[in-house]
Amino acid sequence: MRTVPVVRNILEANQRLAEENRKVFRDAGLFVINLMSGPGAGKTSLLERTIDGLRGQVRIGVIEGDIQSTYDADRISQKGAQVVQLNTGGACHLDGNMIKSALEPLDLERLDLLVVENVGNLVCPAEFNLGEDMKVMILSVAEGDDKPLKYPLMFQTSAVLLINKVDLLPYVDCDVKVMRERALQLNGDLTIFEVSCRTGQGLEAWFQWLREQVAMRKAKGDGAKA
Ligand SMILES: Nc1nc2c(ncn2[C@@H]2O[C@H](COP(=O)(O)OP(=O)(O)O)[C@@H](O)[C@H]2O)c(=O)[nH]1
Ligand SMILES: [Mg+2]
Repeated sequence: MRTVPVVRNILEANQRLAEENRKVFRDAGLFVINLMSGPGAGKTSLLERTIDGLRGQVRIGVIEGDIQSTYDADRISQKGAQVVQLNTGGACHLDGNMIKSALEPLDLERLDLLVVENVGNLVCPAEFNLGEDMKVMILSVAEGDDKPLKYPLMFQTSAVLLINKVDLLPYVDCDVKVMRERALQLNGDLTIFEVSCRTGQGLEAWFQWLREQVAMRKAKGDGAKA
């Protein structure tokens, strides 16, 4: 019997496209984030807050990935940022080819930071590189402190974990200390921010981290942590 390594071939083809995207991003001096989480953890809310918080300091562009609808792209557009909506039509993650096709309408030379909001899913997005500098994930306290145990790859491939919705802590069964410990057991290099996109708590530290990453990219060309 012959086995056909389809999955490996798909991932290899994706990796080639991701490298092409990475070259385009580097040439434009862009810092690029692949933002991942389960549905509703707060990706678009974080982007809205971040665009407002860094207005006049960091020029942010967004690629919105959703199975369908332009709802999130409309939200971002209202903030005055350059935005492209990608509809996967059912696929549970974005891939390098989709990102390549989304770049044309964007004026990359007029951006400092590009954020790709991936499809809401704690599994598949972690497997596909898009050409980003870093994967950043959001886990909200409403999802529970057991998620690192169940979705390890997300935590292992991310450079940053934002623990969102800390305003809800009095109402949900979530121990943030346990969540942090479980995440750090999977990936000791994780940078962790505890935030609330509702109240704004903790967001200034995230903004400052972004300012530093963007400045490093500008200074060194390839300076930001890969
Ligand atoms: N209480 C609370 N709700 C939040 C917070 N961040 C986002 N939400 C709400 O969570 C829901 C999903 O947020 P959204 O940004 O659309 O999540 P996405 O699906 O990951 O893009 C919305 O109703 C938001 O208003 C937060 O920090 N606290
Ligand atoms: Mg969203």
